[in-house]
Amino acid sequence: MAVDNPQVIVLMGSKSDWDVMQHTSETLKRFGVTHECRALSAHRTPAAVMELVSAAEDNGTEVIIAAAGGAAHLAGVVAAHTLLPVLGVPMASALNGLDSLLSTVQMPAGIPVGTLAIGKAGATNAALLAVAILARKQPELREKLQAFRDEQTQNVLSVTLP
Ligand code: RP5
Repeated sequence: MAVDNPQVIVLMGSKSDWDVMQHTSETLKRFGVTHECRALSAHRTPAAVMELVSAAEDNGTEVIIAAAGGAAHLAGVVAAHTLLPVLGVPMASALNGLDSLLSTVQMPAGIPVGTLAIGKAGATNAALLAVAILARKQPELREKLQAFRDEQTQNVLSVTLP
């Protein structure tokens, strides 16, 4: 979804993260949240990351989601350049994502990154958490979130096992 003033920016360290991070985009789409997905790296394109993130708040963005794997510094670097809430998603890696999780979650006091689970669950939940943040000021989004939760509950309750 390419829009001028996205409510959410979804960054990922590499195009190779898209298979997982498409679940973030799909979830945001489900709620009608405008967002922009970009592959930018804290290590390979640091200036472009800083430029995009520094302008995000003035452009109307309210939440930034940042996914990376391995030496996963992207979310931390993003958080260092903005006052917006930053949600980090650790990608699976050669070390099963444990390296990504630790390098995303272990931020020094003063620069928080709200870190989600490794992989698809984290990618989906980052979008849902972004929706929950936006829903504080958008009652219609809160209603959609309630409907999502109700449907999810019903789906679990309706399961029959052999
Ligand atoms: C990280 O390195 C990316 O976020 C990705 O998860 C990982 C591998 O990137 P590629 O080598 O596939 O571009 O920066």
